[in-house]
Amino acid sequence: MPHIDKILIANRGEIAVRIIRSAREMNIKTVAIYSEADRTAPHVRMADEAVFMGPPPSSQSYLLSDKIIEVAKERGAQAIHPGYGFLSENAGFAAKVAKAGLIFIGPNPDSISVMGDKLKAKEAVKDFGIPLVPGSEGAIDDPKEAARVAKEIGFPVLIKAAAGGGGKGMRIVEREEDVEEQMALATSEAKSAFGDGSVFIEKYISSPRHIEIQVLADTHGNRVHLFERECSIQRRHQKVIEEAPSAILTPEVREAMGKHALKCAEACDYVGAGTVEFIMDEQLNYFFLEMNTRLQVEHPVSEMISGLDLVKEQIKVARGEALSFRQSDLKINGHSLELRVYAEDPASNFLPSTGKLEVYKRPLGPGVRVDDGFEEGMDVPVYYDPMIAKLVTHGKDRAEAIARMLRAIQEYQISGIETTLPFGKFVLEHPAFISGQFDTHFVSKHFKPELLTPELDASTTAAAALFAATIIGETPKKTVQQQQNGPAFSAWKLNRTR
Ligand code: MV4
Repeated sequence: MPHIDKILIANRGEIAVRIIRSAREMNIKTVAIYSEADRTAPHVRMADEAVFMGPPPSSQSYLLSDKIIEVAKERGAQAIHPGYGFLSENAGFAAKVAKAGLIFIGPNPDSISVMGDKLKAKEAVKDFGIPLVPGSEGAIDDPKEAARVAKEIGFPVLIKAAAGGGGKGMRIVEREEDVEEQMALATSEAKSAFGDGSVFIEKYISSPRHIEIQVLADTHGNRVHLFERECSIQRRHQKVIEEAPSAILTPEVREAMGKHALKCAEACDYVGAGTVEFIMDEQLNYFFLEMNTRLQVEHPVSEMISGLDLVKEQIKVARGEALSFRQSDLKINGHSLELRVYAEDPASNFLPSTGKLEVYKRPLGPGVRVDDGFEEGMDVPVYYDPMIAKLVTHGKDRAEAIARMLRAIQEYQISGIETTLPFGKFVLEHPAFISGQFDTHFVSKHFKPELLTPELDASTTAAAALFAATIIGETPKKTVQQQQNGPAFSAWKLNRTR
């Protein structure tokens, strides 16, 4: 079995920190890499070694595949963990790592390239009995053929890019006479975004939920799933809140989806931690969408309900160990939620909010976990993903996980930048979210910036009270805010909507 006592982490931020923590618990040393913008980042300080890569743009630092492999060899690391994003789903990089005699902590290059193309992915899984959305077999380039297929499956249909991601190159078509025009638009959008203009057609599921299954496979043919994550609360294809388990799955549907997800892993000889994405309609019919061949941002909610450490499992699989448990050993324990905290202003159309974290104090206490890569006083760099933290809660049931999340949002103190914490509070308090009756349209259907009542800054409240008292000639009494939150002129804003 291959020996691993040092890992290079080809990533930054919260996920680099997350990987360092598991490696350390396994007595494995870590090598961090960093760009000019990340000199003072926690992942650099927390790793056993850190190597400077270059200027802030990823193309000159975190994406320098040859240099990363060179550094791993120089420093005596036997394996590279790619995290998510950057080089994590680059089949060429995974192949290069192996060719250099190193271990890529992730699946084989072939699994990555098959699942990276939505048409190849559908083709790979179709003989395994996995439900697919009715649609065209393979790519379509003739508009006449497209119109014929669309009529056959029935409108509305969705034209999708084979190389697609993040909703790019996706067009909904309601009527036959629009097929030609929409297809031309989807093709050109796909070509400019991915360099591949191939498109295909599917029946449009109009009110879907996004439900994904976490899978784990070793190199000995053992495969388990860690149940589902519900990821329907998203904004413009960016996930906002994830949870496990889903509020609406029955044990029967859960078991069937889990089995289908394992078939998907089998279909592409999957090794390691991966995620099979499904969309689900209102009748709980579900359809395979794609497989993500990496550790995902939202993996913590699966860890919280399963008791497993997915990064440790990835490393154990990479060094050739067999899984130490079977499907029947796994059960769902309680409920977990994740809120992604972005440096964006939800009151101003989620405009990026960069600057210095003047105050940054994490929530603590029962059932709260914060995965982040920042500290008080640090700048939020403009070069990378705007996610500053993942706020994760766990409770005995969904209600307790929600209550803990609301409590944690209130405890979180961030000033200097705007964040999506107040938006998270809006979602968690919304009747549609609380009832579990929502779909991927939740945000566009229910959210307006006006619904975020102005953040009540304690100092603003105090000033207003003083002003009012001056007019009516009284000494101001303590405001409710002051009574609940201590000194009026506190440095932080309260993440509070009224
Ligand atoms: C769909 C769909 C409805 N019908 N496919 C969006 C990104 C890509 N991964 C697949 N997506 C969708 N595919 C059919 N046949 C609706 C979406 C979709 C969506 C899916 C998951 C989470 C959020 C979404 C937001 C808009 C559209």
